[in-house]
Amino acid sequence: MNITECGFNTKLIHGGEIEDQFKSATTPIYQTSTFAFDNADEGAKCFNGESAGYIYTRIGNPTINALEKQLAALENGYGGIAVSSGMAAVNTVYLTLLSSGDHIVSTDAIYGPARSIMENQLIRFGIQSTYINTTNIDVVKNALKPNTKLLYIETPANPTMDITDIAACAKLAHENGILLVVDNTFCSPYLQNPLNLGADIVFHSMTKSINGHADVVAGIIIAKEKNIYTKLRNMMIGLGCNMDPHQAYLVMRGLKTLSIRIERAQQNAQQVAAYLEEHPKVAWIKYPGLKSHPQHDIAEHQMKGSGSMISFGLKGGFEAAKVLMNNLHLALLAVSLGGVETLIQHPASMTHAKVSKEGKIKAGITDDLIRLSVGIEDLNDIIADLENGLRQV
Ligand code: LCS
Repeated sequence: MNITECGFNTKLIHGGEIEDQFKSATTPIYQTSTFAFDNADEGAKCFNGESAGYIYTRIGNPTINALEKQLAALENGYGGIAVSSGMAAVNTVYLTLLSSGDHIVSTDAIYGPARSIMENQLIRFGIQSTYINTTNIDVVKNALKPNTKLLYIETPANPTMDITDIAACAKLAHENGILLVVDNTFCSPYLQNPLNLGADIVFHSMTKSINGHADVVAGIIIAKEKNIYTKLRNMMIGLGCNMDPHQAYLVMRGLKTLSIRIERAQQNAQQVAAYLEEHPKVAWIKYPGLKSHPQHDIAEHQMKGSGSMISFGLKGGFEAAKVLMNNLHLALLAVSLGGVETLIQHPASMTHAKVSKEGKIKAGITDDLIRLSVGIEDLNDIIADLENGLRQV
């Protein structure tokens, strides 16, 4: 059976399998740093590309490659590059595609460290950046400069839940000779496939829903074309931000249940969002599955479901948010997202603390914004926990 022609769920279960003499039902963990050559000539051929044999785990490893092939198939790309974290994916993309004197245009509300490394560190190497509201394609168009090389979007955006039209950005980028990269972490390949909408590169923090069990930090980059894939892989090898084989095994283990975890979490999230929207102490809420979301129509068009992330604010502002967060007993007060457990956090003082005050205001990361990652617990228990917390406010 050709796995590449199978459906999404079959790819989740069988897409990571590799040939194994013992016919193991799960992908073996090749926990080795190096691989022996048959002879000196074979070693030289591995290095000059005449032989496809494995050399050294930073360059490639069968367990890691199994996961890379699986993700490339799920995102419909040419190839995947597994890395040690989502931030390793972000930095590999930046360093591969941007040189001194280049410019990047990006969604303003992206994961905080992905923005602060650009504004505080890569600026030292002469890379310029403009952070804007990418929900408005005219704003994106106006931000492009002759030296813009990369359009970087995150949709839904962390933590504002703003939704950017991927196909419109791909069209604009390509008309201007620019590459489009999409951080697809909030959706996973189950809910959104940016390469199918015209993006050139998609990446994920697999720490989130792809692994899904809050026990691994990991990232993956998938390129649509071979030449970009090769450049990204060479940069990853040079940077040394490769994944570890055991880490790859754990991600493949979590990945098998991606569809059913997401289905369950987003069913809960839709009900939690409806509950919060009606609550008298809630000032505002943003969830793609609510008609009140400003980009609800784009979400319906480009996402297969609304996901498990909700942002909201209370009428009592940050002080009220603190009371709520301190009075939840089921939801963990913790950063990260997309796992089986419900998590709550305060972006302005936590995940996005290093983004400048001005940057946060412009991006809509207000002091009252609370971010909820809805898990797969019983809905009644999640709502009872929120009800109890909100009563203390
Ligand atoms: N991209 C997005 C959209 C993220 O949410 C994160 C992490 C990253 C990239 C970086 O991935 P990592 O290196 O952590 O695997 N987001 C986090 C968050 O919102 N809370 O804690 C981590």
